Amino acid sequence: LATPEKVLRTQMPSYTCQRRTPLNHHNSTLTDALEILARAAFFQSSEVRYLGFTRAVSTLKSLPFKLQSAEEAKDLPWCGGHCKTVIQEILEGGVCREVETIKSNEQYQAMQLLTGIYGVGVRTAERWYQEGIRNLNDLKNTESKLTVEQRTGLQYYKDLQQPVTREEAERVEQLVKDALLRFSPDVQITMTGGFRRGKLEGHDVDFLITHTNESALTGLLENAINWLKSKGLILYYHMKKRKHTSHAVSSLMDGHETYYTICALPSSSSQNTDLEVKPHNFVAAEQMACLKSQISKGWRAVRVDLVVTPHAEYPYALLGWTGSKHFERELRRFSLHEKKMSLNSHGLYDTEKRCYLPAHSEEEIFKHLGLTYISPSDRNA
Ligand code: TTP
Ligand code: MN
Ligand code: MN
Ligand code: MN
Repeated sequence: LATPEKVLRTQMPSYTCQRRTPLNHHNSTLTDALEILARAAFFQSSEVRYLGFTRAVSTLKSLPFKLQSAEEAKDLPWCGGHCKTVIQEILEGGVCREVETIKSNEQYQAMQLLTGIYGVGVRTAERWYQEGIRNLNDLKNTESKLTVEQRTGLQYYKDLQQPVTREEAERVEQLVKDALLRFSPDVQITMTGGFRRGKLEGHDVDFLITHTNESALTGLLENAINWLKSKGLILYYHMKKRKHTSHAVSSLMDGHETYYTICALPSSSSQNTDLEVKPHNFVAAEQMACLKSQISKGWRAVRVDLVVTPHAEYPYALLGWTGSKHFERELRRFSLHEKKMSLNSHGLYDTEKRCYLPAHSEEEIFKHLGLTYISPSDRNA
């Protein structure tokens, strides 16, 4: 007899973009463990294993109930083989030995710490590890080898490690809006990334900027950044001009930019009193020290990504910058393999009909792809 759970298990579609992945789900013990295996594979630059574990994680996040046995896992996409063994160990004994071994592994711990620095990727962290670098102090003694970005990452390490709350993200939004509206009153600014998916905190705040009149976008972000800089609100930034792609829906805007910044977010007035009134809350000692230092200096560093997009590409940019990263990866894989269409954050190209498919909304893009619309809060793959 097929229970409703069994039906759901056996009918779960294989691509992440074909199903809903809410923020809160029922299998975090399993996904926490598999995410560690995925990260370890990522640190070893083992793309295939990384993707395998990541797909299993995303399947379990979509499952609308708690998995009871490894036997049930065999019906689920991407949960066989190695993943099934891990699932079985955890469901039967509470822990997986392989995961525990990785967690206590010196190289894994160092890679975790070093790749946590802004501007440091796996390859750099790996090289540093081989050179004997294990912690931030080791790094400070070799400062000459660091790029400007990495030095900045190290300088604001504590602040950037501290998650950005939604309240802080909203205050960043206010700053960004103030700066942009000064130069263009009709500019549209949308918070994207994890916060658009309903996350309560994030590692940064992402914004997408557009205007119905494309020429109004020229130099706009640069002007806004310079204004913020003059107010001491920008600690660091680097800009990436968009490379020329054959994918341009809009011919005018080949140079639209992305600014990766670190902002100095002024403390809110309520923040002071909060700590004064309840100094004995459950914040860990170190985090408390970090908060206190921010209050005494009057600001905290926050990573902010700003992307400009021409209006015609806005739905594609919105879809592309809302994430999650795995959801995006799966959307592109689905487009190419199942629909022979090439998707990116500028447009959708039908390789058989040899044409671009314009869209006025995210819903329309899903329609082009023959997919049921998935709302941002269900893209937490
Ligand atoms: P992130 O800001 O890296 O991730 P996030 O917002 O989902 O999570 P967090 O709360 O930790 O910040 O990226 C957001 C989306 O932007 C992601 O789906 C991929 C997209 N993106 C690009 O398209 N190009 C880029 O260069 C980067 C960094 C992100
Ligand atoms: Mn983000
Ligand atoms: Mn980002
Ligand atoms: Mn574009």
